[in-house]
Amino acid sequence: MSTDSPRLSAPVAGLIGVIALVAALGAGHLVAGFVGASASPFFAVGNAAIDLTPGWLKDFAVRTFGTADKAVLLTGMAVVALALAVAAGLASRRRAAPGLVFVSVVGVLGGVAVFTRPDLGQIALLAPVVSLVAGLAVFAWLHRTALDGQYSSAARRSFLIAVAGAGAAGVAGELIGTSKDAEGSRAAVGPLIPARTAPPVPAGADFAKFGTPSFLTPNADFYRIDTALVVPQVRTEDWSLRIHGMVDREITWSWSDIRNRPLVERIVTLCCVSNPVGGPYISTARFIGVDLAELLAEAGVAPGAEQVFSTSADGWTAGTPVSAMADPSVGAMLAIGMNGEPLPIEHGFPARLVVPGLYGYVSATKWVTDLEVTTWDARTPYWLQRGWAEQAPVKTQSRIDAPRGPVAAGQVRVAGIAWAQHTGIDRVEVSVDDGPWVTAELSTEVTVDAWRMWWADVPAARGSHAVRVRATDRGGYIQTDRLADVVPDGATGWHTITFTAR
Ligand SMILES: Nc1nc2c(c(=O)[nH]1)N[C@H]1C(S)=C(S)[C@@H](COP(=O)(O)O)O[C@H]1N2
Ligand SMILES: [Mo]
Repeated sequence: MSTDSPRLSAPVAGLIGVIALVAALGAGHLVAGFVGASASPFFAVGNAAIDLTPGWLKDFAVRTFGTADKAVLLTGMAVVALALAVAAGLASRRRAAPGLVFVSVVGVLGGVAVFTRPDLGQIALLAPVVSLVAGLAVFAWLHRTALDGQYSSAARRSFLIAVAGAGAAGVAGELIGTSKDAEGSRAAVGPLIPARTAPPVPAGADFAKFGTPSFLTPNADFYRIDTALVVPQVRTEDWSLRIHGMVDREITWSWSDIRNRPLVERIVTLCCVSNPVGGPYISTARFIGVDLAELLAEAGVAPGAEQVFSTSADGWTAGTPVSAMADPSVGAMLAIGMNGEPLPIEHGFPARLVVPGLYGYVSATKWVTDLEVTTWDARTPYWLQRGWAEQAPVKTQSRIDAPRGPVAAGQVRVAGIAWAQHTGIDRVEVSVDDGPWVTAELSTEVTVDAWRMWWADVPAARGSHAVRVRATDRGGYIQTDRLADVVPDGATGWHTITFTAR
């Protein structure tokens, strides 16, 4: 190797790698503003990573980071991408080739990620292609000017131009993307007045004063679980719901078709199969929408149909037993409203499914656009491909919410929630330090499809105590103490907490 060929200093070389990466991502983000936010190469790679992540790792991520798992993923990706960009720059101190290879590999990865997104058309490939071209051009250009005189004013000027251009492209893409978003469409929906309203929530429906959640969960606090790194932006004017497959008549409903039907309102507790014993992924709302049983009856379900395979605007899928969705007594809904408002965008605007009694992954498709009536053999939904169960009714469970910190010794008030959808809660009992079961007071029942609150006073001398809870439903089932993991069909076991009395 000749020692007199020009060579970039390490910081300059590393910086070129980073600027080229930022330019590539900025340019791709700009194009994504036009062709669809999830085509932005960075997010496309993130989404692909989510779909490719093995189930155990995804469970770990949800358990460890909760709903922040997406922020953790994006941060991790950014750190890795920056490190690789610096490394590529450092490998290119004499010749630009290693850096150009790096940019190409990143570009092709982005292209594959966009290509395999189920919610993007071929036009979306423009985003990674422009990314690739911008990354190559910026890398080559900065490398050349820097080699010509790395501390010259010409080199400095080209660095500044590249950084400013990349930043402006990214910001413009963000502005264009959000100007097409669904928020305006949501604001234009207007009041949703149900023809049949849910009963008002009685005063005794929660024990929030003792530390339970409020009976209805405000929309902003409602738990959120989905695979969408970029929340799908679907406007009512672009939305429709098609039903097809094993039906007598294929039907496509527009937004106004649904909006102008008589609306029903139901109070339903939604809960996630990934909720560990004592976990937070459970919430309750008044959902407004139309009866899925009526929509299915209009289409006419053919004999032999087993599942309703639903697909969202971002390509996620769920399979719900026809028996649950077509039975009017279950109360399955195509929901368009939540707690008196149009659905929040992250909860599925303009429309989602809600099926009381089933975990969300087999029933609660957000941003739903397609219902295929079919068999279990013909179609395998998203989470079933990853080892979760086909049948997933919500299990009878209970949780302790209070006490949270140290309490005064004596009679201690323990409070929490319990749920047994469709069946209803018959009894909740608590036990301190393996002592006898004490029956708790129950809140006023609103519907068997919603959670119930409970409280009990238990004696506690000074020191540390363990308290556990178990629910019995009206089917006579006493919650099992057998510990089961969330995979494949929901956790079991008694929630136990410890507290200190002093
Ligand atoms: N499109 C789409 N819908 C989805 C999901 C998803 O990943 N994508 N996740 C499901 C799961 S696992 C649950 S528990 C519920 C959660 O609904 P929420 O976020 O409104 O609480 O949505 C369901 N609907
Ligand atoms: Mo879930």
